[in-house]
Amino acid sequence: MTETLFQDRFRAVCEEHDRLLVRKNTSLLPGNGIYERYEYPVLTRLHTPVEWRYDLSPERNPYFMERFGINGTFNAGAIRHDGKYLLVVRVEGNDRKSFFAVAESSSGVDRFRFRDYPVRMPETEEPDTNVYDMRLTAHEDGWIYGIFCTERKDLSAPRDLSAAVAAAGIARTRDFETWERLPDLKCSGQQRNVVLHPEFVEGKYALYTRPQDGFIDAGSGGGIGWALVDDMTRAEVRDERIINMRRYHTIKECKNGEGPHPIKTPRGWLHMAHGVRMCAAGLRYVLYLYVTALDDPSRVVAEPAGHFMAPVGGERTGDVPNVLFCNGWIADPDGTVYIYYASCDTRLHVAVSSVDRLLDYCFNTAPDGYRSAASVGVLCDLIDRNKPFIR
Ligand code: M1P
Repeated sequence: MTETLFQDRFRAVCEEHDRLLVRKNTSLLPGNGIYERYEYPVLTRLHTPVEWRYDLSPERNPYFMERFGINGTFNAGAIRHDGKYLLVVRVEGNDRKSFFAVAESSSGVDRFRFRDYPVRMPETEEPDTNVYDMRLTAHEDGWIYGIFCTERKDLSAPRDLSAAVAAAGIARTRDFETWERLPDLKCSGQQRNVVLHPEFVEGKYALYTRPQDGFIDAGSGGGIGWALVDDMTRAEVRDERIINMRRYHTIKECKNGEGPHPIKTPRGWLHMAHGVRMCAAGLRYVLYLYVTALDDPSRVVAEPAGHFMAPVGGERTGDVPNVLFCNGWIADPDGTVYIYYASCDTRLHVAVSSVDRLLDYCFNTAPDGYRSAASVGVLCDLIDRNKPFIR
């Protein structure tokens, strides 16, 4: 009896998994012209290998039940590597612990498959409680760096069981199999969303930072920061200045953070970031773009008003509702851009655009006027200009 149960469930779970791994994904048209979303998420918890979730022995697991539940697959770093679209995914277990796992695809929009084992990330002398949200940078020094959040209990508040400290963990690799863990980023406060710029600036490593007072609150941390660092093997923030500020009544009133490292384009460095505002339903996370000067990646030259992408439909629901987050995108040599964004700390999606389209969006969408009347002015100008073309 249990043998049949085991066999039936084993077969059904494998069939479900196989279906997901070969499922074709198609773009959803007409979209908004800026990017195309795709029909299915590229990675869900059910994409993780069956042998990660189940004990496959009928003796040890007669009911064929999950022995290691996976809660979500989201917030992935992304890079083109050995001809594949490679993601370093934040995988979260039912036990709330996140870890990294590599998944690859030849198309970039479907058929992502996890490698056999998750990443065995070495620890520092101060073990991480939780690690997540890796940003990948193939730096001109020849290494591929992964910078991620390492979270530990705040020992200065032993009675507050939620008190935690966020810091930037740093590791580097060449093959995504072996990782060299470097010391965490040294700085005065807490940090999350730290991203390494791909080129040296003034002969130094350049970091996008996100200083924050507490584990959740950015507090007095004014936005996305910029810091030059001498040596990634002993990285330390000495001088930090805010280059992309939070502001009242914008999509980034509460906090913001750099997404993946910016893409170099003929018109400047193209950045993706997330902006967070507070509302009755809690924190609302959306994505926005901005451009900085080619000769000074810390100088903003364009920033359209509002969000570039916000949760829609089923993207609105999940473990942490009303969240889009992106820490990985890939620009192909032909200019196609694959944006890997996660919804609600639950699953990972793709949207596809191009460098030309994203620049057009950035330079031809009005900046925020910070008042309703200014927005109405922008809209009326558009309607006026459209008058001769209205059908
Ligand atoms: O839950 C939403 C996001 O919250 C944090 O992001 P940030 O510090 O930018 O607000 C992170 O925990 C992130 O992983 C998560 O998606």
